[in-house]
Amino acid sequence: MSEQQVRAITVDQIGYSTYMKKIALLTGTEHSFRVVNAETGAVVFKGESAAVADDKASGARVHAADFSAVTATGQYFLEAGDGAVSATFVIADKPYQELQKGLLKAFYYYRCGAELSGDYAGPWGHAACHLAEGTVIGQPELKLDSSGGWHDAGDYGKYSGPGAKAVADLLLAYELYPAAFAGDFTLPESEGMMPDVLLECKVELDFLFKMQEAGSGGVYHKLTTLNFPGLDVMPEDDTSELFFSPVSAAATGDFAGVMAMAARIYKPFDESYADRCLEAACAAWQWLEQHPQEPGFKNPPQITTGEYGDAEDHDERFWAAAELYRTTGEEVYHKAVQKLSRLPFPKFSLGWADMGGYGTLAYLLNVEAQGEALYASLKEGLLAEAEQLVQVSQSDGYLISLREEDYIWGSNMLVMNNAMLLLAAEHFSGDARYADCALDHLHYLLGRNVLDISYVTGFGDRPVLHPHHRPSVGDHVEAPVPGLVSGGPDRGLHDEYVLQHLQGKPAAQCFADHELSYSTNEVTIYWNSPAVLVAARFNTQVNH
Ligand code: G3I
Ligand code: 9MR
Ligand code: ZN
Ligand code: CA
Repeated sequence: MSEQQVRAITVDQIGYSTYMKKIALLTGTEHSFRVVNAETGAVVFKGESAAVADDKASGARVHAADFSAVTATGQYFLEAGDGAVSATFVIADKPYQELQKGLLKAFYYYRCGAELSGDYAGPWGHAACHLAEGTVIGQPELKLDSSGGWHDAGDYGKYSGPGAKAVADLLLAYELYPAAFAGDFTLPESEGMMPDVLLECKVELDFLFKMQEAGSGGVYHKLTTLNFPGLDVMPEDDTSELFFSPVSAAATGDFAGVMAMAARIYKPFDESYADRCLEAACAAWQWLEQHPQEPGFKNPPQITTGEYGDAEDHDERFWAAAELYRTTGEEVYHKAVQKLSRLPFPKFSLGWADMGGYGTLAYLLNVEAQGEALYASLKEGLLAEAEQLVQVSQSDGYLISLREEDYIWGSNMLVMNNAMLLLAAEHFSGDARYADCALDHLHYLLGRNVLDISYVTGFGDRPVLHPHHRPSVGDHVEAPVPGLVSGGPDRGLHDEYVLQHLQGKPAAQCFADHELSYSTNEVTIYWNSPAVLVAARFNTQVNH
């Protein structure tokens, strides 16, 4: 199926927590609905749906069926008076546990350099890949170890900034919700001491060390072949020469931020690793100090892989300073945070190009900073931002915070980033409304959207089946690699496939579950990572 039809009743295809609100969203003309126990066929609840919105972004007239009264655990589906049925879903105490594991396991499947095999990989194994040394652009004699880490996405590039964002989300998830990661020892490296999430992040951190230029402390922006390989090329068959693109300030700031974070989080488990992370972070910071004004990264002329251009690097510097301050307590970093905070970059964004939000969170999570004027203003700003997200969600047909113009390339990252921001607001205010709104964002990702599709491969009754993901295309296994978050609707119609098939569609319907649609149906590490944090929150008991 390449184009989705609109199914008249949409639900979170994974399910709902026993005692949380349970809403299905309907688009048919029929308002009466029944909840049916999928195992017994018994009707357990009858109700009438109520209008939510005539929704511009999705192009649908949406009404809501509230069946919160159903609290018995089990498998269910909804049926409308006109015979329309929903996907089957569960009601359970912790419905998102397998989902969280699957979203994290995706990073194992993204691993580069090691063979994926045996029980760990199931049918989706492949041989070790990208083991050759890479050439530093502009220094043809300089060949460096380039192995390891995670592939970025459906392609096999390894990009420092996006890698740092992904690790930051996972480490933040662990810092905020450690209980959700307990008892989870399923990786080849698991030894019962360090949680899997930290072992998995170590894979990428170990690679990021290799991206730091010896001597200068600056960080190469990316490591890729000159061009993207064909869509069915398996990683081990992608043997074109690899190149380190030049150092950039954005990559160096991201590196300093994530390494300072890692220094703090790995310390209780492995002190010498933590020291190494901190040393690398400090060297990167020195580079930033010596390069106060840098042009944004541009692809060298011979390179056509993802650019990840970013003209504004104060946000990455702000994040670096805030993490270094939180980890070391040193005043010089505090001064840097204060100074950078006065510049007009976004302070609450969590995108690969806009990392200011991570700086804000690092500062707000730092007990040393409480009492500072900056602390108060960042906290107030964060809560105002969250309030705004709640308001937009309340007037949205599918109860999320994306406006029509927000359905951009990788819109599902925005859905999950906004949910993360809402959860941060919950953390700092104790206000449960923010968590409820964040959960509505997870429901959208898992099928409660106008296309009735679960944007996570392998999860849900009607999941994405054909992601733009080279291993999934090339491996001769019918099912795609599981646990991958697809980019989602992009109203800009940025590839040939959607240009041909989706002209005139409303923003939230600009999505094609087709392997050729890289602008709507690719997968990336940094679209998975915020989803891990959100799922972890809803696997955790939080007392307000
Ligand atoms: O931010 C602007 C917004 O202000 C504007 O209204 C909107 C209108 O289209 O565009 C927004 O910018 C978009 C930007 O992503 C936002 O992050 C651009 O249009 C859009 O083209 C750009 O897409 C990026 C894409 O590469 C193309 O450069 C994606 O974010 C980024 O995730 C994606 O990354 C690729 C790598 O290059 C290669 N590896 C795969 C990966 C995923 O597709
Ligand atoms: O496969 C590439 C994907 O990973 C990138 O995100 C995307 C945008 O940079 O580009 C894809 O490669 C396409 C290329 O840009 C144009 N020709 C078709 C390629 C897909 O096979
Ligand atoms: Zn590889
Ligand atoms: Ca930036």
